[in-house]
Amino acid sequence: MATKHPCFELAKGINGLDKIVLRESRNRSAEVYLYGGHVTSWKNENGEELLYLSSKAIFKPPKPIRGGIPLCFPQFSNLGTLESHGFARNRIWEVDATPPPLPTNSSSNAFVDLILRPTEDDLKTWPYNFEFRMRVNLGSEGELTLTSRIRNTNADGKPFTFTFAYHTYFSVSDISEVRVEGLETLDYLDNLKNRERFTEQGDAITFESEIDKIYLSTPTKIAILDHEKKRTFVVRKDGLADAVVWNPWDKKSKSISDLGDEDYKHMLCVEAAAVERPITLKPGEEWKGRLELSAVPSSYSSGQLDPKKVLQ
Ligand code: TA6
Repeated sequence: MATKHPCFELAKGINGLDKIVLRESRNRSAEVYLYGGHVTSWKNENGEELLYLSSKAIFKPPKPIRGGIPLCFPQFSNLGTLESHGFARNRIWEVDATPPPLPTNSSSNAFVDLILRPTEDDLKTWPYNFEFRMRVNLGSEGELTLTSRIRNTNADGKPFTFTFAYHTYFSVSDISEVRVEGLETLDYLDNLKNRERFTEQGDAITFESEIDKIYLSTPTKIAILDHEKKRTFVVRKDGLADAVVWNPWDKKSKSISDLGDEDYKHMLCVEAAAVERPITLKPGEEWKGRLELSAVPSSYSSGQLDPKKVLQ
């Protein structure tokens, strides 16, 4: 039985885990699990799911949910001593009843504020006090915005340093027909080659094998063109200099138990991230990282969408 709040519904999801349902005009919706502060669904006015969520995803702590938008904090990947991608994605978050004001240009009333604080156990592995607030907003045009605010609340004067990513899994029709625009000619660290640094070639990125790259100091807008679906995802990001592009392809997929063997054909991760330059906060300081996703109907061939126009 869902509990209605002015801006969201609180309902029971898979395995009885609490989830937030956001609804906007024209049948648009989004869902966020308190487990991991994890967005698992984003649907457009036709009820079409825009995010990839594995049919084998496990909704049971401590296993992170495979798909949607996992949050990587306070550590991206294995860049540190903590578990891969940190612990925020496998902790239970709370609804934040009294969030500090958040200036926003969204007119939508479909949003929820969540908060995560470290558990006693977390303080044993990462001895820093923090408040991680995240607002998830479903906009009046169907855009999905995640605004994170991380504050150092240490009383002992200790600063802390972290890396971060919104590990977004986009649903695509056929990965071999997808192009990513906005990362051309940039330097990247190749996770498949010991994070060696390379420079990307001058054209849009297309996919024909496993990819796991951290693009450095990217533009604030990136476009993902799905020709078959005549759809372009536009990723806008603030406070997040880098972008990770990941697709495990066939072999790696077989080694990932909660990912269907063929699913790599219908997913692409493009992750707004802060990796190359970790963020350091002194007590009382706060960092803000904002991700805005929109899906625009497009048809490359009809010239309706010129990626260069989108990225301007
Ligand atoms: O963001 C890319 C990446 O770091 C890849 O190296 C791959 O490990 C992927 O994340 C998934 O990580 P996970 O821990 O969720 O299996």
